Amino acid sequence: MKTIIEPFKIKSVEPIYFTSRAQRQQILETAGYNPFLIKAEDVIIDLLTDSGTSAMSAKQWAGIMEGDESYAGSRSFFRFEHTVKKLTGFDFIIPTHQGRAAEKILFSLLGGAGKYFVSNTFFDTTRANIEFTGAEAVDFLTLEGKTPALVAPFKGNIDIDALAHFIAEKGAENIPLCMLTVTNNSGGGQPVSMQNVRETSELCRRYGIPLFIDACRFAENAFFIKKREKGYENASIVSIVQELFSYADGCTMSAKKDALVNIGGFLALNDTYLAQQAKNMLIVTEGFPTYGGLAGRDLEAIAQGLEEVLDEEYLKYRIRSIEYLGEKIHHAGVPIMMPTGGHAVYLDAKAFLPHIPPHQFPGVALCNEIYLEGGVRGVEIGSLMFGKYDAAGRHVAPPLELVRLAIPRRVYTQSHIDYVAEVIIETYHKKQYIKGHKMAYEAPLLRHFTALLVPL
Ligand code: P71
Repeated sequence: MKTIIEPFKIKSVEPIYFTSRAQRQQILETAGYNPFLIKAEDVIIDLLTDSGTSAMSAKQWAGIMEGDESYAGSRSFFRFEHTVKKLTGFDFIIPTHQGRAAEKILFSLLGGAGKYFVSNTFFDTTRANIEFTGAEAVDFLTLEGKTPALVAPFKGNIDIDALAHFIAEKGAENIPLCMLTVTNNSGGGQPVSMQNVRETSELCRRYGIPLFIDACRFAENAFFIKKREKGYENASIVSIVQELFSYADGCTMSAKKDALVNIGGFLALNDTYLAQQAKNMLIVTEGFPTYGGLAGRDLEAIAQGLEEVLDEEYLKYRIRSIEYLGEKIHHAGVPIMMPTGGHAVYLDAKAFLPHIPPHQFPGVALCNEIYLEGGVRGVEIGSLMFGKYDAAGRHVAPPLELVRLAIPRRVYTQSHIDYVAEVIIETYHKKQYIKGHKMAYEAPLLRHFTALLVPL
């Protein structure tokens, strides 16, 4: 059969509340034109994020009941630890309440003024945790990764030559860690090839720089390797995952993505001394090392989710559901990041709204128009999330202005996605009437969460 169906049935449902265009106009105004500040109940299809929004399986809910809530030595921790070790091969597995808590611990221990952390692309929380220590976060995305319309199999790859130059220029002693984000969230959910991971690992080992994986979407990345990289056609997803981690010295993970849970994360690593320090910090900030910032039941659900996410039928449906939305709107002429990535369709706001300059936040303007049109909420990944000011107070734009439509795992059906496509295409037809925004309030760090804006 040609039709790829959702490989699950639905046993528990939640209502969607509908709003009129006039109501949404009012809601946007109240939210300061920042989609993060809209109440979820006022959203019809919520594509703000795929993080923590997964539908759990019956087995995960059963795990919630089975969770061992002992303070120390909980059985659920050992199941969690066993599962993570089997996948990653790392020696020390440290649970945290979500990804950024793992980042906070890792970068507090390794960071500081004068240090450089390098990556294909750091996600915003990771970058913030690095900059908070006084260190610098530097991205080395390949040129093809920065070209939205170009179709290439591994647009998440790090530029090895540029990285090698940077290491030679700054000195390995000033670079405490290299991180590969798989898939590359800020760059379109694009995968990183096994070859790129291997070569990065070789380069880092030559200089004694530890390589860590930001593993949020490791299973989606593995599926792309299987489908697109020579030599992996017949490999199992689990063997691809294990090989990928074997090139690294550790990872941070937000379990809210590919572990199919609503909360959780971990730090995993091989270095005994660093692990000891990390556990000491964990006790101060998160909790005892056999629960971190989580309940026993959460650890149980993560362990179960990490097994389910490796199912190839699931991954096939998952990647196809993103591609399906991408195809529909691309055929209608809507400019998107090509090819579609693992967890989201990214609209190219620069090409969609060429009349709005970066300092007027084309991505935010597009997000708000899409919400107005059909109650669909996306997120801007562009000048609001990553823009900076130079010494003269001028706006410095990031390379891409994107609107991400992230698809929660196992939550929406094909007709929901058809509706989203219709809303996007309708918005595209009205593009010339869309106006830029200006900032009314911004916080010093991670300003996109709380910024207030006004349309021009
Ligand atoms: C996403 C998120 C969650 C988010 C964060 C900030 C703004 C909007 C939404 C979180 C990630 C991620 C990567 C690659 C680390 C984290 C932090 N992503 N690395 O995409 O994508 O994990 O949220 O569990 O702390 O919507 P955490």
